[in-house]
Order: sequence, then C-alpha cells, then structure tokens
Amino acid sequence: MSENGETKLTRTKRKWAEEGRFLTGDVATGHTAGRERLPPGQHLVKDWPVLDLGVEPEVPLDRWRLEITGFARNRTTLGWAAFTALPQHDLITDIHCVTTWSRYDNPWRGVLTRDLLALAEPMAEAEAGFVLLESADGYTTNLPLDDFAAADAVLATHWNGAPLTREHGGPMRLVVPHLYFWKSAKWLTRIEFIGRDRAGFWERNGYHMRGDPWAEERYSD
Ligand SMILES: Nc1nc2c(c(=O)[nH]1)N[C@H]1C(S)=C(S)[C@@H](COP(=O)(O)O)O[C@H]1N2
Ligand SMILES: [Mo]
Repeated sequence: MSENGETKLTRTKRKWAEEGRFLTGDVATGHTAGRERLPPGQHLVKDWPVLDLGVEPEVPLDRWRLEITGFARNRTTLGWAAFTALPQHDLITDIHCVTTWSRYDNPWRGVLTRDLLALAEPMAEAEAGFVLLESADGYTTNLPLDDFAAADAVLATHWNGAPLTREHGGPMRLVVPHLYFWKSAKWLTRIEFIGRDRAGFWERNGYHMRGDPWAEERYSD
C-alpha cells in the first residue's frame, strides 16, 4: 500500500475516534445538538411498522453466519458464538423511514460497527470507500464506509431488552440511525468492502445512493 494510503487510514481512524466522543458509559444516543430531531417531511409514529420484500427468512443460530469480504485485511466468516463474543453495547436511537414515518428512542443492543471494523481492518479509503450489504432474503444495500462506521451504528441483536424478532430482522440486523432506514439491512449475512459505490436493491430502483434524511436524499433524479 502507498504511504498516502496509510496516512488516509490513520486519519479516518482518528476521525472515527473523535466522532465516538459521545459514547459515554455504555449508552449512546445519536441526537446531534443544533439539528432538528425530526427530519423534514417526516411524521412521528408510536408503533413500529414492518417493511421488507415479503420474505422473512428464518435463520437458526447454529446456521447463522456473517461473512466479511472484499477490501479488508481480515476477510473472515463469523458464527453466532464468535459474533456475540464481541463487545456488547446499548444504544437508544431514532428511526427515519423514507416512506415518511419516524420512531423515536429505540433501545438496541448489539455490536458496534466500529468493533467489527477493528476486526475486519478495511483497507485505506481508496480501496474500501463503501460497503455493500447482503441479507438472507436476497436484499442488498450500499453505503459509504464512513456512514457504516458512525459511532452509533450497531449490528443489533436486541430491541427493548428482548431478542430482535424475525419480522424486524432477527437474529441480527444493521441499524444506521443517521440514514433512512432502508440502509439498515435486516437478516444481515454479508459485508463487502468495495472501492467504487455499487447500487443495492432500492438504490437500483430509484432510491438515493446515500439517503440522509435531513437533506431529504430520498430518490436519485
Ligand atoms: N434484508 C432486508 N432488510 C431490509 C429490508 C428488506 O426488505 N430486506 N427493507 C428495508 C426497509 S425499506 C426498511 S424501511 C426497513 C424496515 O425495517 P422494519 O421492518 O424493522 O421496520 O428495513 C430495511 N432493511
Ligand atoms: Mo423503507
């Protein structure tokens, strides 16, 4: 790798560490001071709608696998025991779905994407600027590595103190609170580090490549 690449990686890691400053104790909330909590065009709901492509795969824990592949130094496949042996964190974050509902204060428990990234060691930004996620129902979605690495992004196994239900993506789903919820892959099975952004399912069907709710990045034109 070029020296420039190493420098970039170091800088990225430092930035991640700085963003993690609000990780006080074991609970993090993603509310950013000075920004409206409810993004434009959203309305609050109290229930938790279920949205997916209609197939809700049953994934028994003894057959559960998480594959880490692409531009990473440690490409590997984790089973449930190895995955849940990673540090566990509790976070309370908001959900913003592109179909205009938002739901506040969802209590998650799981593994921070930070901790998974420390294990995977993605290569410098030039090689691994993005991630492509794949799920057991065939769903895919893409996002920038920096967004995936957000301090409050979690590979969640629990919601409100109980194991995540199958309809909401159990045994494990991603939660990236600062992007629209379609980026939060349910039944996640594969994380691929990629160099050039590659559209996932909804992104191929007109949704935005990034999906920032505060910028209303709903659709690509
Ligand atoms: N594997 C998978 N993940 C998925 C989806 C899907 O169809 N399959 N739908 C996405 C969309 S569009 C939304 S809004 C949320 C819905 O999550 P929920 O059903 O827990 O509310 O999951 C996202 N993650
Ligand atoms: Mo969605």
